[in-house]
Amino acid sequence: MLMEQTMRWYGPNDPVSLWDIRQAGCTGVVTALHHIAVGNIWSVEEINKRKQQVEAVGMTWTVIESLPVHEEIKKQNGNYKQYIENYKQSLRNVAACGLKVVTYNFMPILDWMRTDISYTLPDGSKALYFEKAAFIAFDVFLLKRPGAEDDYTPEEITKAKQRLVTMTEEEKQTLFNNALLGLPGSEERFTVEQILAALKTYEGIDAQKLKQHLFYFLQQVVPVAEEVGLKMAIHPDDPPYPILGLPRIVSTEQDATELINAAPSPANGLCYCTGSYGVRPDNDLAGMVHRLGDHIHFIHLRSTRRNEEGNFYEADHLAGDVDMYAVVKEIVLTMKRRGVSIPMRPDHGHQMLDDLKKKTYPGYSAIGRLRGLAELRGLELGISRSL
Ligand code: DNO
Repeated sequence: MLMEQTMRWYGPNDPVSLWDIRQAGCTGVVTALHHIAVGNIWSVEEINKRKQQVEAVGMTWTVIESLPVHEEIKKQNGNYKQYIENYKQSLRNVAACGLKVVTYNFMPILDWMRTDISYTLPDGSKALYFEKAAFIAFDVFLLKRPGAEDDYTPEEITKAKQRLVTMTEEEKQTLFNNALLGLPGSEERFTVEQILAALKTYEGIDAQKLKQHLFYFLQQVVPVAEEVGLKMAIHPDDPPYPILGLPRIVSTEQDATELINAAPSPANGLCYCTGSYGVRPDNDLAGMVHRLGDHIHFIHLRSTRRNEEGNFYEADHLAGDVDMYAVVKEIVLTMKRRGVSIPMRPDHGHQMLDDLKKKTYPGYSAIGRLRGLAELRGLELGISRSL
């Protein structure tokens, strides 16, 4: 039994077509209704429309990524109770349309964050990059977030200052644009005023409180997911530590275990993203699959290469710091034990070859992901045949 191979598709506006995805060897598609505002109910009609688009190309809509969680649920203010009810209704609707896995995350305000979305590697391809000194320079000197200096050591601030003076005005603008990129699948960015105002709304919400809010949300929605036969899969924080003073609470094995235990159910599970968890050297990636395998409902395979400064770039899928052989081996063993095929997608890919001339969603060009998928597919087949 092999993992079900999928790729993310951002919908009809995605420059990578469904046919491209099929030709990459995928049988499944991972997509979301990005045009529905966060918090609103996904209607059966809209879900079916998307489903039919995918099926018309001979694939299935395997995983929803993401059914986003409204900020008021994360903060437990305003209309959060109504938004939880809406979420439950969306779950019922997606289940009624035959979908099985729902990915979401609980990162406050922002989703993934990089300082550079076109970092040139020695072979000329481009990758996503997180550079700590640039990020701190952005936070402390460009965004001027109140209290930002207190989050860093004096050495880090000195390095950030040194980094700032090397930046041209254009580079500063690019850094702003990259760091304030809106939710995946949207072209929108936060303005400085918007992000500072949004950050202020998290005052008083520390990691412990945010965890309570996540657990409450799970206790509300997981029983509904279980009842309608859905699996929930929470995506970890990326990067897996607090940023801009915001707590991040799905970064380690301990976090994952706690959230599973907060609402015990086969429906309460993980989107296991090796690229996100793998940025922390203290996460034992293969061991996590071994121990948490029963709760993994969706897999993102990606590798990063970090250095001692805390910078990391997205490496080739079989290179970088993730021991992909060990991870995939554990996945193969887990699927065998559980008797299920878990859907996976190659997460991100380098912008390379013809894609260097095209505009695609950062990390989601076709050829780099095709390369990643092809390598991972071969790795898995080899492991599975040799066991
Ligand atoms: C990045 C993605 C994440 C992920 C969400 C899930 O490329 O892996 O944006 O889709 O965090 O909710």
